[in-house]
Amino acid sequence: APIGVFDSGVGGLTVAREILRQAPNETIIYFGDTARVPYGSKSKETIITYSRQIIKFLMTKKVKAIVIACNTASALALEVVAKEVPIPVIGVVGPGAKVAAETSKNGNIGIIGTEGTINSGIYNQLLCETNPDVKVYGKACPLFVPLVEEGWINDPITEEIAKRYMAELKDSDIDTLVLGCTHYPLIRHVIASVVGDKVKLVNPAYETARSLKKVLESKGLESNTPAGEHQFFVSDGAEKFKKFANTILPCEVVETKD
Ligand code: DGN
Repeated sequence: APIGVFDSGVGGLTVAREILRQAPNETIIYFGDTARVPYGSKSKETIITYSRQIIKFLMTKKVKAIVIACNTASALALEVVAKEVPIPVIGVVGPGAKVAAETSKNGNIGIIGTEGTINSGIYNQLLCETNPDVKVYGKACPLFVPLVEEGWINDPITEEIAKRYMAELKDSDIDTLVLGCTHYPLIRHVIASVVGDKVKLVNPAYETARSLKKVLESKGLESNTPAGEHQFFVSDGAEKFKKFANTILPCEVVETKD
């Protein structure tokens, strides 16, 4: 059976890419909610409703596990929707938070993400559960998503904006920074050059794929045969999605209207 992966749009492909790398026998059914992106500025109720609808769609594809590849949806909806289906549902926030808590030496951890993710306080909550002594510094960086989608990945403007955002974390003496939004791993080199090499970057996409592998193994759900054909669905704009998606990984895209 395949793994269902969903996101508000293209960003979750950074998570899909890590799953393909680390669990090459697994088949992915991806759903990108391109008709309703962005999730970052929407309310908790709305994100729960959207997540429920997408999970319902993925269940019709007989998936054996679901990965919420969106930080905003993981932050706002995971806890509620995970209880509603009989298969494992994992988000990107828990795995990233755990590794951040383990990585930091001085206990000062920075989190960057959408407004929804940062305002939810979920990273603070999870990090403090792991280690009550950590200090968490959150900063919403809403301009990064459109910059990445515009393809301005190696662009002085993106660097300039990163400098402005990171200036607010300057006095916090962080030694670890979580890239708490699906798009940020794609500009990780820009963020790294701005914060300097004393700050370790945590990529939740990578940690989530590791954690998915562990969950599958522990439940005896891992595939021992070569992966089948990965399928990609979007709620709107298949061509635009495909163009961007193919810069991350090659895929054919189906548009669904349901
Ligand atoms: N996928 C979203 C996230 O990781 O928070 C970013 C895109 C968005 O919906 N704004």
